[in-house]
Amino acid sequence: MGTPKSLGFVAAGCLLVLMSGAHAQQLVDPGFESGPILSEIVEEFGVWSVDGGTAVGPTLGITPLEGVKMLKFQETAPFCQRTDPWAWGELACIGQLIDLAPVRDLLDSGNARLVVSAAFNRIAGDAHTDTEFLITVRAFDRPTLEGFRTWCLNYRYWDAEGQVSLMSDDSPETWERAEVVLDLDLPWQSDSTFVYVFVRAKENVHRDYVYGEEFDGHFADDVRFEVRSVCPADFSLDGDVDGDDYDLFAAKFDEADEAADFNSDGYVNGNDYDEFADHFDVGC
Ligand SMILES: [Ca+2]
Ligand SMILES: [Ca+2]
Ligand SMILES: [Ca+2]
Ligand SMILES: [Ca+2]
Repeated sequence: MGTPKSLGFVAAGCLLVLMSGAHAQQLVDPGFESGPILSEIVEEFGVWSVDGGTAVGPTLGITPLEGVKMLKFQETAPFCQRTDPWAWGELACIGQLIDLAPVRDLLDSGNARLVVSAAFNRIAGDAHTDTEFLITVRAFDRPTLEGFRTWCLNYRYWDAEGQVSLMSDDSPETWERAEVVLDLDLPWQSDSTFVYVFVRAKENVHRDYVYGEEFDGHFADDVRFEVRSVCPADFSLDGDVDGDDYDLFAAKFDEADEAADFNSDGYVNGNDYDEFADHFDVGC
């Protein structure tokens, strides 16, 4: 306990990082299509929870970005305060715990990079309508989730944190994406065992005090969580670049598998091969 925390590199914007090696999508129900959104803190991977919310279809002139449902933020209490003492009554938090065991080798190499993004939207509203959304990702080094829920101090000590704030526009037509990039490259960060990914809405304009009526129409959808290697040619995600990466890429390329779309332009062709080869020559 008492491990230091640090703020990772944070970036916001609408562009996705173009070049990457293989990656793992480990969020469950990233588009709020099927699972529950609980109003409690759970000691379980893959469940949206904390302050609760509702999965809704098109409403208030806003259409889900992905699938047929989206998250509607509900209220700012009571649980977010336990993750952030200063958040009392101000932030609505919906979070999911993600196990990092599948990428242990990559973490141990010190070359792991987390890329987290989500799309947000809201109604136009009026002078009292809040405008701010956030994405927060925190990495913890606890061996298991046991006790994580009941011993609330555990939430306040993390090995690494990345956060970005998005000030939304007032057009219900547009979804805006915010993205956080967090490298787990310091020795104590390499010990991380799981991460907590939060999407949040903030009462940054006007504080309402009636729970359930704090947000006029604030939504999130299509949350993305990827573990990448900081080395683009590390196709096997083990933290270094060697013949295994080349063989894996070549096999996917021969199959025209979308995993070989190295430059993420939607096609698998010679450009992908050339760009992979360039990064392979550079190494890690
Ligand atoms: Ca959706
Ligand atoms: Ca908008
Ligand atoms: Ca590799
Ligand atoms: Ca391509």
